[in-house]
Amino acid sequence: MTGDLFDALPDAPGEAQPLAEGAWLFPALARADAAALLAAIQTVVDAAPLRHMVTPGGHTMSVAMTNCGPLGWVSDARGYRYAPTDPHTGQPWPVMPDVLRKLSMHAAERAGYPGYEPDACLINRYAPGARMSLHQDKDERDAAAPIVSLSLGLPATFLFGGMTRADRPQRYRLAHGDVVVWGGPSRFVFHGVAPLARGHHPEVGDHRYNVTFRKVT
Ligand code: MD3
Ligand code: FE
Repeated sequence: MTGDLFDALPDAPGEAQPLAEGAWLFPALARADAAALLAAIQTVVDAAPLRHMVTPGGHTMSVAMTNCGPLGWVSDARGYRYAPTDPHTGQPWPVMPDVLRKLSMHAAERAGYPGYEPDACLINRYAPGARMSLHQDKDERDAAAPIVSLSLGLPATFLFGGMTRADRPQRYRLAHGDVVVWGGPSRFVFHGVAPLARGHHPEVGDHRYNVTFRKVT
């Protein structure tokens, strides 16, 4: 059905695994819905193209990004912020597709956060070599709400550190269909993604997508 490499991975979702206090990994939770999730991502990308944002420090990010939902994460010379419109098109971000929003609500509920209603959804696309350096996500005003992340396509090494940048990060593999809910004390840890190894995923191609759902306001 799929390529040799990926036949070795479980097709059915496994047990939830605790990664840290408040953080739960749901292996392959989204794998059965991957085709619908990828189609939804493509509708967003068609309306709000992926782009390489510039950091306030003047570096162009290696990860290509877009957003859907009421608010979108943007970075430029003025800083990081959530904005209701896409600076590229001047239009509101595309509506968050139901299949994406419902997946995030389901995963949050299973992790012990019922009633999750994300108002921002950031779509990251990694090409081989793309990475994300250690950072904290702290531009969201609602610190009680978790961040939910969905990984699709090529696997990545996720770096999960501590409360300071100096804490040596643990490494986790995030694969196609994996969903992680980061809440409680895990919400503000430093984290990042190691440079993506090249490869080919039978459903997604030569990229990794990561979709994060956030409750900003
Ligand atoms: C842990 N994205 O978009 S997703 C990001 O794979 C981001 O693209 C990574 O970090 C990616 O900000 C990691 C998992 C993730 C997202 C947010 C977190 C883990 C987190 C916030 C707090 C703690
Ligand atoms: Fe992050």
